[in-house]
Amino acid sequence: METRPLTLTEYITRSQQAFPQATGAFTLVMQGFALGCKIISREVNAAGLGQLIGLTGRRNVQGEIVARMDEFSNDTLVKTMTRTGAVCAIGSEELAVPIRLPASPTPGEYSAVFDPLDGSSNVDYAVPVGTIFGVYRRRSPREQLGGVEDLLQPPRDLIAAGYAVYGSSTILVLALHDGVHGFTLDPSLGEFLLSHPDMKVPPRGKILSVNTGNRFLWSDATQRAVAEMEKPRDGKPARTMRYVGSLVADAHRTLLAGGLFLYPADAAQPAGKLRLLYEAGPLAFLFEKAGGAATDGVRPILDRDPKTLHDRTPLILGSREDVARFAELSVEPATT
Ligand code: AFP
Repeated sequence: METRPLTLTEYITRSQQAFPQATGAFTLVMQGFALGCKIISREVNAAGLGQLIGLTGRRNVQGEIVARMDEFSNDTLVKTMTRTGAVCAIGSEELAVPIRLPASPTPGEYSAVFDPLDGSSNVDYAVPVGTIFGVYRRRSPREQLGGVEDLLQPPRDLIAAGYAVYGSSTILVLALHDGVHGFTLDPSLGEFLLSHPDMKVPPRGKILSVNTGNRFLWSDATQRAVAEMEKPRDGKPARTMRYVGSLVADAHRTLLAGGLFLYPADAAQPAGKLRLLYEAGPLAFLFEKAGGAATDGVRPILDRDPKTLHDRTPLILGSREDVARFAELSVEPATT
């Protein structure tokens, strides 16, 4: 009798068998992400020993200082995605413009978006960081180079999304056609093993995760809504606060424990801080698939239509009831 958990490769191969017309290209993309995340995990775990802590001295397209580990992680994922031969375009936090891949030798049927190392400013302090990614179906003609139209799609059209957290263990969480599943890296085997099948976000939770250092930059409505979520006036129990400062780690805890993660718009960042295409979008897809919710405060993140690769958005992510309650509380009063 088989007692060991399924490996990620076994899981994806079995899933592919549910689609007799499948070519195997999607499996290659998923395996590419898994390999890339394993390589990044290895380097993050040894970051203090090598040359990969600290900054490169460069700024990315968004003006942020690029950490050495950002550059390494981006190069790793670009290489693994390109080598699948199944991808026609790549968009990344670290790329000013997309990588467009040729139709030869094989036209890639998919496009890939990713934040290669989310929370990278935490690497130097051994705080958990991660990778976030999403996969779309190609839209451009197959005989051409892939293009930006393959990437700028609403998150609702994602066909898969996932993230890896490089923390006390390395876990890869995937939203696939049949639900959300978590795979923990067994370092002795070098394999991801199915550890969290069919993950569901609890309908409500006790934790609130937000950088309250920004409180004085928030609108009055946001300040009031956060205060009410922290300690409801109707006598419901007060919430407890947790904030890592790596979106992927805060999101992973929220997926497992329930509650609310917030990064609202503020006076310094009126469009929000987080990126729609490769941070909020894939996480929204994954949370909704797991029974949770994600909104920008006005509409579901899944319905947003990215106009550029690096669009930003406010993000309210978590348990369905908690997200709905915050959205209700934070509505700006109508001006007369
Ligand atoms: P870095 O990649 O520069 O560390 O930024 C991380 C991040 O984009 C996201 O992972 C966090 O949720 C968010 O920023 C934290 O931002 P604050 O430091 O403003 O709270």
